[in-house]
Amino acid sequence: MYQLYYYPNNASLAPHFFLHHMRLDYDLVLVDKKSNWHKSPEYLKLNPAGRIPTLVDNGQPIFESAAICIHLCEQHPEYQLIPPLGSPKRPLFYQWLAFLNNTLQPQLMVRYYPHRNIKDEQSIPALIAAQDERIAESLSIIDDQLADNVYLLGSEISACDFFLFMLAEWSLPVARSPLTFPHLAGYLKRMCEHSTVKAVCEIEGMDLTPFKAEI
Ligand SMILES: N[C@@H](CCC(=O)N[C@@H](CS)C(=O)NCC(=O)O)C(=O)O
Repeated sequence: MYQLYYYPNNASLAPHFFLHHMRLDYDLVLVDKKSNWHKSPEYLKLNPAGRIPTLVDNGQPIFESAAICIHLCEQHPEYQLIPPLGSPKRPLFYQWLAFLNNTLQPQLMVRYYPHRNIKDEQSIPALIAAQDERIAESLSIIDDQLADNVYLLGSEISACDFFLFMLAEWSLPVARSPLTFPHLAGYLKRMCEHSTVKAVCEIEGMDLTPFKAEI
């Protein structure tokens, strides 16, 4: 039995996809961001970083979305969201998950929380513009990978694809939207039709229509 501490369309979205896709028994616990509950002593006991998500697995809290992803994939390998140990795809799984979580995600975080990274208010628009360029560079690398691959790792879907979908959704408002990259746009349109993406986005009240527009 799992509990996922979440907020709609936050970094909890990817873990939510995995829990749903793997048909696991889980409760969703909405973190009341408006009252800053993620900074409360009660929540900080679960996640000292005061961030969303946290997964509780049989009473044990785990934070960091990538760690939660690897843990769930390893606990439930029968759902094949991670290539088996020994497969040449296994290191590629780590590579893409790390790229998404350690490169693209922090670029988006700086973009959306610029005041945490610069004190000078007047410099904020320049910081956002610079981040938009960094994000476009990352999306371009992903677009190249998708030129000859149906999914990030090849012909089979993996947890990396659900992770990418979450970050692509966050990237929609940046100067160069993911939908302006041809391979990525087609891929996102396909991902929107995936039953897990559809179901979880409906639960979280997310609108998928931007991904469905004609390319
Ligand atoms: N590296 C963390 C980042 C989590 C994160 O920053 N989550 C955001 C929501 S998307 C959050 O909790 N923001 C509130 C805050 O930073 O105070 C992860 O991937 O789990």
